[in-house]
Amino acid sequence: MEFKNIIYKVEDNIATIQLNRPKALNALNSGINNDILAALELVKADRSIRVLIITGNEKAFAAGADIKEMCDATPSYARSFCSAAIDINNTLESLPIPTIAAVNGFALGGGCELALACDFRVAGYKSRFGLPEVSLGIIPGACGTQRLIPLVGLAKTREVVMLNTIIKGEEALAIGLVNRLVDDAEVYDEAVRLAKELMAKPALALAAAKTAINAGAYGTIEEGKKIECNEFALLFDTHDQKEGMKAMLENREPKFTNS
Ligand code: DAK
Repeated sequence: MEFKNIIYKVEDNIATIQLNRPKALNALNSGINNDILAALELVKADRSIRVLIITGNEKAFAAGADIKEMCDATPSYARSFCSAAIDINNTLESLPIPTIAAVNGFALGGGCELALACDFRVAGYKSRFGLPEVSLGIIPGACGTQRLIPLVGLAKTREVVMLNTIIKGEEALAIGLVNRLVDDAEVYDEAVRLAKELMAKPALALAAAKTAINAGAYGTIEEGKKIECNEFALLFDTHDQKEGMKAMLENREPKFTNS
């Protein structure tokens, strides 16, 4: 499928959504949001895809929601525009495969929220993360405040949201906002390396781990504990649990079938 505002490809079981509005620093307008939503449907429908990478270009992952589109919006337009951003981020969070944001340059506002909704973030030294919405007279609306808290804690979240402090790559690594920091030219390749590491693991165990982690991060710990226990038990109905444990006992490499 051809898209106007993104480039979508699938290679070696890895899907990549590249945001592609370079002149606007990949600002997220309705057009690009709709393209991302449509691409996510393709990802959901293709069982061969094991990891999704979202990336931008060398100057920007995404500099936020499109301010030109939002500036004169009415509340009802804002609501429909907003629901697309929320849908995208919730879909990323609930996909049964790992997701990686490969971030060069600016990841601001809605762009930062998009990166936060991914399971992993790989960034370049020149990356810049921030939630500058308060300076525009609004607040983050695609769950940025909620996803930032479990990652970096309340004190840092208040700085980023209320003081609009911009976090540079090195600090982002230090505070746990990104998982890997590499030379700017290496960001996408590093994301692919990370994807391949993940693909060596059994897919059903990864999906269960994602469900349990997100339950604890965004729900109550009590709910998270129950969900973890349930996911744990269900995995004993899989080939890969038997194979993983037998391989360990037989001192050999496991042959996972993702079943
Ligand atoms: N929207 C629209 N256009 C943008 C943009 C944005 N967010 N960011 C950059 N651009 C455009 C610029 O207007 C410029 O366009 P032309 O003038 O060439 O036509 C072009 O991209 C290049 O930008 P600059 O010339 O400004 O480039 P610089 O390198 O000088 O500066 C910058 C880069 C990233 C520091 C600067 O562009 C900037 O401050 N951009 C705005 C960053 C920002 O405030 N982002 C947060 C936007 S608010 C919600 C969901 C989500 C949201 C809200 C609600 N709900 C579900 C409720 C999200 C809100 C936001 O993200």
